[in-house]
Amino acid sequence: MTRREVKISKFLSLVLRHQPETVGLKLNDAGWVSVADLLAAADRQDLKFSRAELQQVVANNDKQRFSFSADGQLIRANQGHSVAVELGYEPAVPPETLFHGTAERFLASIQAQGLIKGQRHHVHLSADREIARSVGQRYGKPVVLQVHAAQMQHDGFVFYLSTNGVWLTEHVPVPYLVFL
Ligand code: HQG
Repeated sequence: MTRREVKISKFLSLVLRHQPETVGLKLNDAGWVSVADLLAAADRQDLKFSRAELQQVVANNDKQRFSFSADGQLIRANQGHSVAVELGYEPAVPPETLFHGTAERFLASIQAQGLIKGQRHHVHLSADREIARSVGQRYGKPVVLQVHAAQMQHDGFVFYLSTNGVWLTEHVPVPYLVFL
């Protein structure tokens, strides 16, 4: 991603996941907003970009964070929201093992409470150990935890797979975690 693409992506994350109201936008129940309204809102923030440039930012996004509706008139974030949205993902069958990347300083608390979702709607898990590591690295010395996902599902926990390949679940209790 170019620096400009990163800047626009951060703007999109802010408004499509966390604070649409700060730029005068309102997401619908499923998290969608009109592309025309988004372009106008960005313009008001002095971050002018065209529909074509927005398409490029979405296509080149390193984590495929955003999607357009089928007719291209709406846009939303695929996951990671802190505002209330109902993304409509169907429950999915996870692989045997999933990974969660965190920082060393959170370990004592995770050992006591399991993985909790905090500000977001779900705990975020990855099928790829390296991706989990890079997620953990954002907060300090990274640690990768293993999650017995298939066992959790067997025990009644529900998993969702976002459009961009992130596994989502409400809570991972301690017995399902392996502290490697
Ligand atoms: C930690 C990025 C203390 C958790 C990534 C994490 C991801 C606890 C932090 C997406 C805890 C929350 C989400 C407990 C969990 N006690 N700390 N009991 N349980 N934690 O950012 O998973 O770039 O909300 O380990 O790729 O780091 O934004 O979640 O360190 O998919 O698109 O609390 O964000 O994508 O941090 O990352 P976050 P996350 P984007």
